[in-house]
Amino acid sequence: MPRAYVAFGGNVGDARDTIRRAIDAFCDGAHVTLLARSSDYRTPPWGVTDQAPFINACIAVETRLAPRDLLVRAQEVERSFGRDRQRETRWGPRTLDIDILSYGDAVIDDPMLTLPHPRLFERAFVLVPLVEIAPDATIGGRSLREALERVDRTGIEKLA
Ligand code: A4P
Ligand code: MG
Repeated sequence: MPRAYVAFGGNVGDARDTIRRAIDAFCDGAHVTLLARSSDYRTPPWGVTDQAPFINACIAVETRLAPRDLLVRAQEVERSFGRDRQRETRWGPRTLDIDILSYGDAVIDDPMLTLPHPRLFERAFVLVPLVEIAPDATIGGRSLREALERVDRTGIEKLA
């Protein structure tokens, strides 16, 4: 079964509780099976820096869903936790954001679903939790550990 890496983030409300429940909802054990989950991290806001810190975490899953169906499932979970895209700005505050980072070796160049995720290698808030659960993995031929060495991890804090 294909393996996917998925990132969770949020900075509105109790984001740790939201992410915990969202991972449970996303990984139903039938279509999507949880293989590994990172710790939660408190991370400085990226992109738009004038907003509250985020909580971020990553998971590895095995899934029977096709890539687009996995994205649809992620967006359903975002909506069920109160995400309202109509009222958001790009990179601004949100209750829950779920990004599909990679899906097997799939390469998809479509604005609705781009794989691997185009900004994955720039983002310490993704790479730090991802390397925790997949230290030796590569995505699109690139080593995650090496990518992590090139980004600024300042202010990222692992939570107990
Ligand atoms: N989309 C395309 N490819 C994918 C993919 N691989 N996974 C499309 C998920 N979605 C994908 O998504 C916009 C569209 O991207 C979707 O309709 C989907 O079809 P969005 O979540 O509304 O994205 P956005 O916020 O407008 O932009 P972007 O670049 O996806 O930003 P993020 O990653 O969602 O940024 N700082 C910290 N520290 N931690 C964070 O988690 N998050 C953001 C939000 C900004 N700063 C942050 C964090
Ligand atoms: Mg997103």
